[in-house]
Amino acid sequence: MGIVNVTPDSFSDGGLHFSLDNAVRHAEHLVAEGADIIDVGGESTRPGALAVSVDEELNRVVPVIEHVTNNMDVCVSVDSSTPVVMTEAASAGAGLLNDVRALKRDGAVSAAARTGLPVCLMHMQGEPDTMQLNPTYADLLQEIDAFFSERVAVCRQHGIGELLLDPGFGFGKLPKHNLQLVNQLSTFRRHGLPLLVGVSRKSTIAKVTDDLQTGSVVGALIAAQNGAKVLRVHDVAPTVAALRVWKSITGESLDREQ
Ligand code: 7PM
Repeated sequence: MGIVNVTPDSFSDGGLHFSLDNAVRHAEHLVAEGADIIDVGGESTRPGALAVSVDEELNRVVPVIEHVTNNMDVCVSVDSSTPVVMTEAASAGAGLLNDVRALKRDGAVSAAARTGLPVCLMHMQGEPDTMQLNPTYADLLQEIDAFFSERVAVCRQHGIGELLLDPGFGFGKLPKHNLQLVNQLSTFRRHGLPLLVGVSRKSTIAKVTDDLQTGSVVGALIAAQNGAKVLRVHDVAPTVAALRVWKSITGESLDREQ
């Protein structure tokens, strides 16, 4: 899963059109590098980031989703917690809903269910603006696991048929928590659902090494070895290279259906 952010940068005056153009070109680049999924996000979840209005989020992501689904043979996911964005993204051709708030916003579960799309449920302690202030866990794995059980049950009750689970690397967690959840990722296999992990260029990787790209690729590879089926990454080409070498050594297939 390659990451495409549609967030106009306030220091360039190219405006929204410039950002949409850039996002589409970046998506094309990631597909050429071997991405199977393009994750399009229009609302920054970074700690301290300014909230984006629903209209602004729609204006950012819908044209990119439309363009990518109409012109490329790739699944598009939308990185959003906003019910109307999920609905409009589905109409625009998205194939996956990726919600860092695990459908906890009002109306999100029913909006997601109405789309009929698969949903990635991510664990986060707190909210983006405050989640890194004092992340505390009595038992990290148990708490994430219990969260998954609760959210999966809610989604099933609403008839959502296909789910992925993501332990939320970087979301309300200290570096030791992030490292532990990758090391012990296989715990979460007991839900019998595909696991998605995103370590790419996050501050925990930056704490361990100055080489963010190599660090991110190794983190992604270890997540894959521990059971992740989808890797959310900025650097698709080197991640694909790492996966190919791993698979060639172990003799397993890289087929996305397995
Ligand atoms: C701080 C924290 C800054 C996170 C930036 C981010 C994930 C995601 C993002 C993830 C899923 C980033 C992220 N991260 N969706 N959206 N899993 N499912 O690095 O780990 O882009 S935003």
